[in-house]
Amino acid sequence: MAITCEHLIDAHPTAWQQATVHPFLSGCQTGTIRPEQFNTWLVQDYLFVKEFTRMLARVLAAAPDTNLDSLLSGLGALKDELLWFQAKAAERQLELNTPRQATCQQYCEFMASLVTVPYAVQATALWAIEYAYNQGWQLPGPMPQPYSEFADRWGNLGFTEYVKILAQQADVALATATPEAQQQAQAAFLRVAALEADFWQMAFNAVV
Ligand code: HMH
Repeated sequence: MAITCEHLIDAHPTAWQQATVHPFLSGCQTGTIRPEQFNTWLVQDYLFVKEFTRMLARVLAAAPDTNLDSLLSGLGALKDELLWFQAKAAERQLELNTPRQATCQQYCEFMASLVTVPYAVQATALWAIEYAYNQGWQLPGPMPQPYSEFADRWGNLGFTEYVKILAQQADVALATATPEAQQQAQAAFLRVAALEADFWQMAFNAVV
């Protein structure tokens, strides 16, 4: 029996919980997050999303015909998202031309490394990356200003539907993947979960 996205979540509850539940997110919801913590996240996530855009383009390049339409809409949303990050950074007078912190760098290197793995592994990683933010920003419930706009971006129902489509696409690819590729997909899922937890912690640790 091939693994599925649902199986990965069920098999690794602790890893997934650490990826999606963090004092950074609860701090946004209670309003106790400090500006330097939030701004560090904002700048580093912009740097992440630029590289994620390149990853999604490579996943699209490897995708079967049936998946092109939804992946193109994902890329279209990222076009808007990159401009939105630039606007949010300008409002806060943040310098986006900033080096990646170590965790962001590791995450970007992981995404770049996916170019050589089977499509089923790429599709699983893509789903996990998007589902982590969908769950992370949605689970705390409505957030106060100025964070509601951020929570809505990844927590909204349209994005939830997109993530479900990504899970279906990964499941279809996994169904015919070799046992080795399924193993790689599981490893990629766990790597995404660990990097997500580290990314929240990186922002939470910000001192400047
Ligand atoms: C760290 N993971 C991280 N940032 C994001 N913007 C997403 C996932 C969703 O694209």
